Amino acid sequence: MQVIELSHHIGGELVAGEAQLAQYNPADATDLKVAIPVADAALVAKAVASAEEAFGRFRDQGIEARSDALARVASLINAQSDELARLIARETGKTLGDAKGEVGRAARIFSFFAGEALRIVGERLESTRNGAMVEIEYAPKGVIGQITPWNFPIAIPAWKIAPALAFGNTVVWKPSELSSATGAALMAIIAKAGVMPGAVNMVLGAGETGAAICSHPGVDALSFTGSVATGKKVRMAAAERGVAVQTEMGGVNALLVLKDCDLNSAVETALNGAFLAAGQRCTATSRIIVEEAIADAFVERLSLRISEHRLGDPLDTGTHIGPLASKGQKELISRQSAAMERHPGAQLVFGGSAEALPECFFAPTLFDHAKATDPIAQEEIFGPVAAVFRVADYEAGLAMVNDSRFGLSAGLCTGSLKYSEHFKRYARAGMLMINLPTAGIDYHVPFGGVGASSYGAREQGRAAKAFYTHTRTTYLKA
Ligand code: UN1
Repeated sequence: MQVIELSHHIGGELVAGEAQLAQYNPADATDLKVAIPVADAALVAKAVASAEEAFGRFRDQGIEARSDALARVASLINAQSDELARLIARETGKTLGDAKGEVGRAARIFSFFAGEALRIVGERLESTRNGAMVEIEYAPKGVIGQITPWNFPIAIPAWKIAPALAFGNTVVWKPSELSSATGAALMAIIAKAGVMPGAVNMVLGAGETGAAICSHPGVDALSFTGSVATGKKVRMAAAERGVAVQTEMGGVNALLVLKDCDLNSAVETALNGAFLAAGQRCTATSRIIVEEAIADAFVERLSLRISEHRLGDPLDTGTHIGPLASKGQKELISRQSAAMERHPGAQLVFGGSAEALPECFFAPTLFDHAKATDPIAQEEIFGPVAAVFRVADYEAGLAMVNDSRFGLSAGLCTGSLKYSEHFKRYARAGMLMINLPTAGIDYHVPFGGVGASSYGAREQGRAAKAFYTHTRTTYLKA
């Protein structure tokens, strides 16, 4: 078994610590163990001090130096793409193909923000007082605390770290304890690319380390992606100290399939959204809402297509679906699926918790005839579990899409302009997908939801500027 011993990364130095947490290859625990030290509040304070100390100097390096550094990170990610993808597959169970795609996306995000660093456009207006001028500038906020999840172990850190640096901020970052080796690999690339030491500091650990970042008075803004429960704690900590916060959390995303759709492509859309990446995407489809007239044919075809998908070793290129990320996730998803299986009404058509699979594998699981009162209608299941809800028509389907406290991504499969226009207007979600899966988003446009899914300014694309800068208004008279 390979053992990777990790260290924190503060002010350009590796800081060792006693390993207190471990992550194993979820497809084969005998293959890889990642040994993780845990940063306590004192070590987090050192990381914040390093980021504070680097802040002014980093900003004053200027936009071209920042842009060049981000571009170098992008090329190094590309140069190491095979080895990064293998590490992601072994550490988190993501299939090699998905992992490669994610690594490429992370590189593109760094390239995108290398460009954005050169385009921090301000405004200059005449003052209402004759002879005076007003300038509006977008200045860095300072030290940004970032907490990232394991399901996109390099792309989500990329879409938080790259804009933070592009706009001149410095960072204290904690990757998930389930993807810390990937985090450390990205950190090594950031250092090798010559990003100023102290501009990005990585502390490892779990909830307490995250809490120490959130409550540290030197942190000027908090960006979090993860669970609903932790997101709330991050917001409370930010409110307590009065700093900016953005939290990206879950979804119980719905795909509404109308009878006028192209059935085969709607099935592929549902399959991709619900089961690829083992359903471990906050944008994954868990509610597939189908017009009754085509529901039998849809469920039959979807079941067939699921059966054609191979569950297996993420490193094997023939594998479509890998394991869940950890034993803990498997227990959670099994419990949630079992609750659905026991629930009167909904029928299990595929998979389920009774299938005893090795390691962290969980079978793709599909229910039919689910009702609005079933657990899966309201609670996020972060795994390959989805349910078909049958509805009489578009109106009933739209009402069901909107019957959720979440609102991240909502999809519609239809051939009708009338329904897609109506859906765009009335579906309650931050991201709408017409004839596309609810999951799988672009990096150059805003990302985020409404309701319990997201809080604060949007991430990604040009929208990232709103979170990573503050607006400064200067009055000038010669
Ligand atoms: C995607 O659907 O491509 O944690 C990205 C997540 C989201 C990212 C989804 N923040 O799953």
